[in-house]
Amino acid sequence: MPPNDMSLEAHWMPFTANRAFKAAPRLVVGAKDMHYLTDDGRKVLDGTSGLWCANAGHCRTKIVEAVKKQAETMDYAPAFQMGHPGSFRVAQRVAKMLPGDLDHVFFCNSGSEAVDTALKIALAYHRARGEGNRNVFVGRERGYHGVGFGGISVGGMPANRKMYGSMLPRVDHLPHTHNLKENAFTRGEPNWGAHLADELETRIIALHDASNIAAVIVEPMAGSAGVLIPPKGYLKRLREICDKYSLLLIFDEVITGFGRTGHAFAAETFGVTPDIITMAKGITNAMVPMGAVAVRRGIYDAVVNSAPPDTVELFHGYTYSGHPLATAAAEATLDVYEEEGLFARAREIAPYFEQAVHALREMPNVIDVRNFGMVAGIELEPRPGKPAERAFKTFLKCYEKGVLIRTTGDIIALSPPLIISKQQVDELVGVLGDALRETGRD
Ligand code: PXG
Repeated sequence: MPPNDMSLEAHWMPFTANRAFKAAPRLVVGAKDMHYLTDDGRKVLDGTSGLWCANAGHCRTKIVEAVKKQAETMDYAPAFQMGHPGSFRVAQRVAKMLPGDLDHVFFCNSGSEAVDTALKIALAYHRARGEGNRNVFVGRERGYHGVGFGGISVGGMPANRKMYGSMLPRVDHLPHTHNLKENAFTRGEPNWGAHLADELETRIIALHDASNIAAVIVEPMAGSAGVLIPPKGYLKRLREICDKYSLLLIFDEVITGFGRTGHAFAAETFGVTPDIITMAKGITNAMVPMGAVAVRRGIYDAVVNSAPPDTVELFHGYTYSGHPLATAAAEATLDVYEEEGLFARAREIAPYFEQAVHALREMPNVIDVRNFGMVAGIELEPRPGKPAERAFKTFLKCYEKGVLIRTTGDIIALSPPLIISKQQVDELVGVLGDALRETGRD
């Protein structure tokens, strides 16, 4: 509980049931490696890497030191018509980690900004090539691309859209790929569902005409909407159709980037190279906010070379694009990933994690368990007339028992830091199993 003289009222909390939270708050005051420390002195095992972001675990010394040093040396450098070495070094390092010729990187401060930036770059690219009529975006049902107007327009989470009016005017959505009848309890990529990508050609391109479509944006593996793993061949099919009709393919890797699927990016894991990749979260291990958009060389060249020399080429950017503290955190984070081989570690421990989470199928009300890399989704049968309640109760019970999980609707998502030990996997899944048993009795 917070101290008596501290009121929680003034803070309007994001994506939170404010009234319920303030009546029974959950405050954390410290973090180290795999654990949070609560204000009442309890250790809580982090089964979610914060919000899918602290991929190397918390308060890693190397990153802490790098940020401290940068704060003492130079707090801020103007981002427009000026620079500092850190942002160039991070761009170069990220470019080296990216597949294909994705080798130019634009910085921003969050995943939402990365998505809006990517959509704007797609429009600028087509315009630079004399195809400015290409301004339709294609997203996907149940997609999550942050909370900017661009992101909610291409996103497919109804609750995030319904209050906010007309949004971007020219958007269509692919169907999502979630189907329990076909794919329940699949380990890894489901066999069923690649054909759903064909709707891009048969319905969406047929309706809008390819000459009007700028880009298709999907999460290679959807996280926020409840861990939806791409069916085998699905992403490849999207790539083929985008190539056939010269549509840009954008992978939103805000969650999947930086090791979550066992490689630097899911593009590499799935062997499909998009034209643009958005990233955030794990780029700084969550130490300092940062987002980024990587583009293929041809996109950068087309936009930059279409403007007269000595003029600004892309009218877009943020005060804090490439903020020195963020770039210091990113450099140290990339060192930690590399020195500790954390992406390979994710690959190594993933089979153990898979085995452990699939044991949850025996627990009450579990209607699906799915997993990929270091991510798992456990879907519960909703309580009649009370959607999301069962999963949220399970979340509360886990927290009481010293384990942090994340829920969306009646789906539980696990995405622990990539440093998790086998023993901690057992603890995470064991406590979740106990909580599910108890919720089943309620
Ligand atoms: N794209 C994707 C794919 C995301 O997952 C964003 C964009 C937006 O990022 P920012 O930094 O603007 O929040 C996200 C964010 C959850 C959860 O528990 C997921 C996100 C954020 C908070 C919670 O599923 N993803």
